[in-house]
Amino acid sequence: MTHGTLLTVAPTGAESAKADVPALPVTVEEVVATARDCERVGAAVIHLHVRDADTRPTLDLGRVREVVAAVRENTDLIVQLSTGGAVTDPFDARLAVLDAEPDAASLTLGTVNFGRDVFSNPWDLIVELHTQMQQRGIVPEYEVFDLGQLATLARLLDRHGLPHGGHVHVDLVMGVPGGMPGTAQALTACLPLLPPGATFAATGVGRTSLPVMLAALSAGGHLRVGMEDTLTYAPGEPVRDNAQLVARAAGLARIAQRPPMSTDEARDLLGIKP
Ligand code: KMH
Ligand code: ZN
Repeated sequence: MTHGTLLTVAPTGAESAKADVPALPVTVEEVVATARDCERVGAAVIHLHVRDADTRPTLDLGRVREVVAAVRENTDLIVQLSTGGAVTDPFDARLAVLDAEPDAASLTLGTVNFGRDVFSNPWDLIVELHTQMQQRGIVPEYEVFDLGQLATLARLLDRHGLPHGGHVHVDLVMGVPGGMPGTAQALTACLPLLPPGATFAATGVGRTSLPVMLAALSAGGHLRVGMEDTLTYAPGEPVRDNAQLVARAAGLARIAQRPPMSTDEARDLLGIKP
């Protein structure tokens, strides 16, 4: 079992509107402040979606580069850009995010219903993202929304080889309406399908956040938390900020005697050069 816990914060996402969630970090300054706060309480990785000056999700490369540079200047966090974007984003713009040269990037392994929308990830896009990340020295985090996507991962690695850095890290994104449920049973069902030597994190969306976190910790997994996935801290209590979610995850990880990894330990685990 892995000793420490890799904590990733997903602070913003592409789904919530700033008008509905005033605490959501959307400006460069807000993202940097959140990043610093979350690093202080145990995060090692930041999963970034970028917003424009009107607070809407954007894949504009200039803006993406600006946010990446600002987070790097102010923290030691591993910068993982989303290539999932928003459900409306075209594939070429999602691929072009890699031009911002992040340390890591998300790579979703299949199409999934996403509430009333469809999050589209056909095989050719998966292969293109995987191959471009290999060529550019970017470490993927394989996002898995449903069990069958782990079979796709096995096929991808078999046909196209290991990712840059040689280590396979998977994030089980659970509880999305349309994907696998956020339960201990679903998490347990995924484990035998992980590639040999792979590590995994889990993310429970909405009210599945805590059950998924506890199940992941007990199964030796790592954690992703943040306002991309969870806006309610407890029934009737809105999340105050991302650091509140990271601090809770760090506390549970300590109780599990698997304390949060430092950023150096996380780089070592994921195969990212310092
Ligand atoms: N915003 C979702 C449609 C990712 O970042 O790679 C996709 C998503 C996954 O958040
Ligand atoms: Zn995301």
